[in-house]
Amino acid sequence: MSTHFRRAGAALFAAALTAASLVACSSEQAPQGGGDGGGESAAASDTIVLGFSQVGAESGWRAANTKSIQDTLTQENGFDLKFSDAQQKQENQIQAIRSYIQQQVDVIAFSPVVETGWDAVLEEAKAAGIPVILTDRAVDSEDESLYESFIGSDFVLEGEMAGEWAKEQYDGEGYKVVELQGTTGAAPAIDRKAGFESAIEGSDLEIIDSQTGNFTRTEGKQVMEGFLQKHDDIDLVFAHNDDMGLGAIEAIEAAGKVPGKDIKIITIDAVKDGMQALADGKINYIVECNPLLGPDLADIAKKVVAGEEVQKRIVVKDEAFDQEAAKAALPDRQY
Ligand code: GYE
Repeated sequence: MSTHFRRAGAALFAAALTAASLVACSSEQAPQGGGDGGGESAAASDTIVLGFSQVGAESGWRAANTKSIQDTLTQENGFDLKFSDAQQKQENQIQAIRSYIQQQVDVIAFSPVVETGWDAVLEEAKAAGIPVILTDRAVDSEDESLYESFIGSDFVLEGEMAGEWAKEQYDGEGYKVVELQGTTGAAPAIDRKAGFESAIEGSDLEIIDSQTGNFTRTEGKQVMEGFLQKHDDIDLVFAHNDDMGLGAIEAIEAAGKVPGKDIKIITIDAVKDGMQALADGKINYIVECNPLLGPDLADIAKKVVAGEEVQKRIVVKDEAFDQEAAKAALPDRQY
């Protein structure tokens, strides 16, 4: 394929210029000058080819995250972005990463759908000399040399912030809580659950049911419908993201109850639709999770390719909003 040859050629050209700075070169012989016109090759030599494997398109958060990456890793900013959507399936991500290795991209970045099961493919990337950057979600691996840097929020802290607020507001009232968990095995689902549980410890808030809604609005609604049929005493929903909370609102309204009043709702993300529901009084509290990771990814990718030291962990800072704060923040909200 012509784009492949152009990239491989560009990588070899750049490697020759900057000696050890590029890690993507290999013994494969690629035609000099590239397949689609010599005029482009000099400019293309500075371009970083970055293969990104996205989790999917499951939520408003994900849409904002994808937009941030695509808007930042542009040709003008020195990138040739290869983007793929794994539809929330680990096997699709592994396949995408293998294909980026085969294409000898300069950098691979991905947001791992689940935490475990990455060592083999990351070892393949390492053996091929291709650096890996994790964005958004962590991998659970003993070997930290398998990736250069992890850029993303502290999900345990997010869960704690949600739990702290719930405790502050409702402790002493014997609240029955149901939990809509994110995708099973995903870092934000595991960590937000743990953070919330630890924060409400010692209070009289009780989690009476907990199930995954896979971070989507549709499944959040379905699971909430099930909870409402099973329990007639639900006081509070803790949803691991806005979309599942928005699905829960639909289920609560369909059951003839008032979300935000009869049943309180706390979510995480603070994307526009969630913030609107919060400002409208249907959600009670949202802990933010900033999806705008494109600029940090671009910065780290450039440094890694230039052979510079990078921070192993970049923690993205998050705020939290009650209904009044949401009203104030909404007009300037970027996502
Ligand atoms: O909270 C959720 C998305 O990994 C932080 O994934 C991300 C989560 C986010 O689907 O909405």
